[in-house]
Amino acid sequence: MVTEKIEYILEDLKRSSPGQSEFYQATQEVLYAIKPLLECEPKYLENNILERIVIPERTVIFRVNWLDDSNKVQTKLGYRVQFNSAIGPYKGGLRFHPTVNLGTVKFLGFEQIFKNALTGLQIGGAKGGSNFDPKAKSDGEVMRFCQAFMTELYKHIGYNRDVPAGDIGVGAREIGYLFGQYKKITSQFNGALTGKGINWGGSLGRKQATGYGSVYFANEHLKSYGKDLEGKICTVSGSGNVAIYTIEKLIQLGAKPVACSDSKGTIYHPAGIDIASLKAVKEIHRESLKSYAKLYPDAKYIDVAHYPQGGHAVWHIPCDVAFPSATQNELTLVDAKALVKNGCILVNEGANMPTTPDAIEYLLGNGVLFSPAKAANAGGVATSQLEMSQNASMTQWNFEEVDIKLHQIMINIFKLASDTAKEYNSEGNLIVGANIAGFKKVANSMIEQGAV
Ligand code: NDP
Ligand code: 2IT
Repeated sequence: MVTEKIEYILEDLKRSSPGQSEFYQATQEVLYAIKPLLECEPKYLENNILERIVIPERTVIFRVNWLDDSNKVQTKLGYRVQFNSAIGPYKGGLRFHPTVNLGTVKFLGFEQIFKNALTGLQIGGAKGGSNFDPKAKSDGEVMRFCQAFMTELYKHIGYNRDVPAGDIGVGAREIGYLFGQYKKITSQFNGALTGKGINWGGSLGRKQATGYGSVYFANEHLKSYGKDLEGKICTVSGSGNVAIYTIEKLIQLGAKPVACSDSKGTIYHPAGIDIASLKAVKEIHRESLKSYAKLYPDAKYIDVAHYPQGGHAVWHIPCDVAFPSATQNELTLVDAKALVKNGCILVNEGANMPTTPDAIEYLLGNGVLFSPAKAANAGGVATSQLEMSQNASMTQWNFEEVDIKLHQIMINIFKLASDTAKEYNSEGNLIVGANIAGFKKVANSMIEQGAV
């Protein structure tokens, strides 16, 4: 009965929203993971929660016209999917990347609902973005695009309505331009965006939060098996916001991150990645990792052209713990097999949905511990909520205060996901635990608020 219902909902989604494969993948994972809950609590099916929760409350798609450096009009698509506001105002990042389409934004917004619920904070789920590519654009072009994007988006957001933040391709620079335009057209200085600059309403620790939080989560996970990160060899994909601060915290905790990647290649530095050089190459100069390899003769650079067939070179480097922290579906079955062969004990997802379903099955089947994204990378959005909280009370906490709160939130999320898995006879399976815990909070709130 429950399985039939899930199958029906998934088939119906394919009919009503064709071509959104990433969104089906995300809904499939969540609906099957919560099966043990649906089987023992009929109220969710009785209240049509599954039908309701897979449909966004509101989807805005808009055209963005902007002027490039040669004064030519360029046009891109803009999206904001306000998925669920049962437990708080919509909250979630904006992604600027050429691959962004409606299905991408819906998968990210859907994941965000349950992730935000797991933080224990009052934030609903949303996501937005554009197929605009900020790479190789001048600051002036990025600014004009952000201004044009916000000229439409401002109509739909607000500090108690919907609060966007960063994601791939949207960092401090983009949030600055977006905030400047929001302030100009609304004449309001408020917390309608998070990830703001420290001098104008941003929170200390937000920049580091997703990466640090991911490492805190991994350490909790290992500790529950009597281990920890100290001395562990780690590999990290990506070299953006999440990856850089994952690597920084790993080094602080005595682990040894030896590899990371970008869209063009992977570096393997057996002596351990130098965080200052990595930040200089990627954060300050926005260069390819090839520039890092040039600094260290003992670092090996592997171009994407030489990646294993159907896989990613970074997962073929021996490690104890793997931190996929770049993008969706970047760790495949080929990669999972290499990780198992090389003795990896934990895969901790920093990116959203980075591991393909067959790779997850293989890892779990071979005894590898697995921290699902919606639990492991929730530190970013949780700290965004801490920023909202500071804005609302017109205060600014110091770095240590924010970091202590972030650490505690990650400990709480681990405990909640782990206890919930146990309660539903799936001990050790954090995919089941995280999805059920997040879903219950949102679904119960939807039932209590009636058919709205
Ligand atoms: P950034 O834009 O800062 O960095 C992304 C990194 O991943 C870059 O190194 C980029 O390579 C690489 N990358 C991106 N897309 C691809 C692709 N299609 N193929 C290969 N490499 C790619 O983004 P973030 O670090 O902020 O985000 C990384 C992941 O973490 C995403 O899944 C995001 O949704 C998730 N996340 C982010 C949070 C945040 O607070 N920022 C919070 C929670 C999750 P290159 O340098 O060449 O562009
Ligand atoms: O995927 C995510 O959780 C984010 N990109 C951060 C969202 C936020 O609102 O801080």
